Amino acid sequence: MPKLMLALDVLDKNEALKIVEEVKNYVDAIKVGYPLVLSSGLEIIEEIKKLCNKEVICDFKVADIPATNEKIAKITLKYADGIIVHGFVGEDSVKAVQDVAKKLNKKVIMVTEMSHPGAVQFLQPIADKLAEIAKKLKVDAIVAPSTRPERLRKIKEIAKLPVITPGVGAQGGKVEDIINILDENDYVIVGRAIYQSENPKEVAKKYKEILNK
Ligand code: OMP
Repeated sequence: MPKLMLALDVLDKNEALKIVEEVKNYVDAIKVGYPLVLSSGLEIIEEIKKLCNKEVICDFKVADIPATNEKIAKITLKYADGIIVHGFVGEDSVKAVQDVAKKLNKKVIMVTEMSHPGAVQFLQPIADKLAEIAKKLKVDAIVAPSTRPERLRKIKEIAKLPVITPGVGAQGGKVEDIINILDENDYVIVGRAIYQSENPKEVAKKYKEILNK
């Protein structure tokens, strides 16, 4: 039974906290990224945690040289429980983040193939290799697409690691098409389908129920 991760990509702090309050009983983790952190600061993570005491992952898709990655990880992981990094920049860049995360007992999640159509251009051709690198580096989890279930399956088979998978809802992915690929260590990421709906609480509840079936 995979878990549900809310992608909280709203630009307004109060709106973000209101949504957290509404859906907190149905989501297992929350992912924040540039939209919310650039508008509200990393401190928003503390506020979210005060409201719901869930794991908060920071999605900065870090993709720089090791020295810069290290600095980004140090500041981000003061607040977040985990950080999303890109693997295509090379193992040394990922390792720099892992070194910081290990000291703080936090998680590093590495992107393999992304969920949007443009990912087939550059990422898909190297995604299997990225999955191998993720396995070799023993990152805590990988990101792989719900929009391409057959690719999600292949990448998960290669990496043999927990997966967090975006693309369900607004990007056209369907839980029914991926549920059999996933297990209890995996997360399905849902953003707009929940926070842009008329009733985020009801929609989050519905997703949680489908995942629990
Ligand atoms: P919705 O499309 O609104 O459900 O949001 C999906 C969330 O997952 C957003 O926060 C995206 O930035 C993120 N995401 C993808 O959509 N595709 C990816 O390949 C990777 C991510 C991610 O790393 O979380």
